[in-house]
Amino acid sequence: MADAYVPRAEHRFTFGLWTVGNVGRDPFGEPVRAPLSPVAAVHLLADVGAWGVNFHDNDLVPIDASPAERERIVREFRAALAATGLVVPMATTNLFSDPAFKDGAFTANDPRVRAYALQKTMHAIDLGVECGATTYVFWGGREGSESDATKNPAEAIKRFREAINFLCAYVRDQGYALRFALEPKPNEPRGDIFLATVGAALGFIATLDHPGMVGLNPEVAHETMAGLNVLHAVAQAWEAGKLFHIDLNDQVPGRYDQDLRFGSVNIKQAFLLVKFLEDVGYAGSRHFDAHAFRTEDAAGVREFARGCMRTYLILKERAAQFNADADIQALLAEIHADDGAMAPFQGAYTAARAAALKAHPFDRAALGARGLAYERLDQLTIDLLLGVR
Ligand code: DIG
Ligand code: MN
Ligand code: MN
Repeated sequence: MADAYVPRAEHRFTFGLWTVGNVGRDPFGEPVRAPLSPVAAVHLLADVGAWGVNFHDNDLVPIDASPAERERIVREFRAALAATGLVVPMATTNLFSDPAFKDGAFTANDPRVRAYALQKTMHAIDLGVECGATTYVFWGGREGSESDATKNPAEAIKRFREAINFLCAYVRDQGYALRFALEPKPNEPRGDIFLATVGAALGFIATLDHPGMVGLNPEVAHETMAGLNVLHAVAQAWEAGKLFHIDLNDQVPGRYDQDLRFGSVNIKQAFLLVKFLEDVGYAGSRHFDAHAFRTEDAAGVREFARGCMRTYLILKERAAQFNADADIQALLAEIHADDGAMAPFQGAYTAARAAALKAHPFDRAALGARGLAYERLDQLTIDLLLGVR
C-alpha cells in the first residue's frame, strides 16, 4: 500500500481492545480467531500507527480476576503502553456480557442488579482513570426491552438518570478529570434500547444534575441503524458542545450492527463526516469501533485496522482538496451569497423588526424560480471523490 497515508499520533486514531481483539464469534458461528491479549493488542496497534487504545473493564481485567491478577494485568498493560507510547483516552464498562445484565444494568427491574451495575462501574471508572482515561463511555447495550409490559419506559429513564447522577457525583468526589459520553443505539442486543439516538440522549443530558460533565459518543453504525443522517447527529452534538468522543465505522442501512471498517460502505457520508470533523477542528479521538470481517486471520485484522486509518486520511486529504477547489468554492459562495438586503430582519426579535418584516414585499415567485445548482455541486463532490478533479 502506498505510504502517503501514514497514521501518526497527531491524527489521534484509537481502537478498542475489543476491535482488533474481536475473535469473530457471531450468533451463528464460533470464534475464528485466537484471542489477542491486551499487551499483544497494544503492540499491534502501535505497529499499525494508532495513537491510543480503549477498553471495557473486562477486556483488560477478567470479571472474576483476583486482586493480585488485576494488579499483574494492569501492570503489564501499562508497561506495554509505556514501551509503545500508546495512550488510553477512553474507557468504559462491560454492562452487557454477563448474564446478570440480561435485563439491563442501570435500568434492570431487579434493584440488586442496578446496585451491582453501579458498583461495577465505579470500579471500572477507577481502572480507566488509573490507565489515563479522560472520557468514559456509557453504551447501554442491555438498557432496553423486548416487551414493554415488563417495565415502564419512563421509570427506566428515571433509573438511568439516577445512575448517571450518582456516577457523576462519584467522579467529582474522587476528583477525577473525567467526562462521560453516552453512546446511543436503537436496538440489538435488546429488542429496543432506551435513549436510542443522539437526539434522545441530548434531551436526557439536559435533565441531569451535572449536564456539563456529560456528552455524546455518536456511532456511525448506530445512527444509520436508526435510519438517521449520521452527519446531522454528529453536527447537532457538536453544536451543543457535546461531541466528547466518536465511534467511527460503517454500516449498510437496514442491517444488524455491522461495525464495518470505516468508509467501506458509504464513501460520501464518510467524506462529509471527516470534512465536518476537520473543518470544525474536532480535537477528540478518532475512535474506530469496528472489527475485521469474520473471514479474516490475524493478518487480515491488521489490514482492517490500517484500512480504517488510511481511508480517514485519504478523505481528510479530499476534504482539504474540496476546500481549495476553485470551482467548488465559487459555487458555494454563490449558493450562500447574502447581499445584506435581509439584514434589517435578521437577529433577535424587536417589535420594530417584526413590524418592518411584516410590511416587507416579497416576490415569492422569484424566490421559487431560483435554480440552486446543487446538482453541479454534488457532482463536483462526486468527481473529487472519484479522483477526477
Ligand atoms: C458498541 O458500539 C459499544 C461498545 O463496544 C462500547 O461500550 C462502546 C465504546 O465505543 N461502543
Ligand atoms: Mn456498533
Ligand atoms: Mn460503539
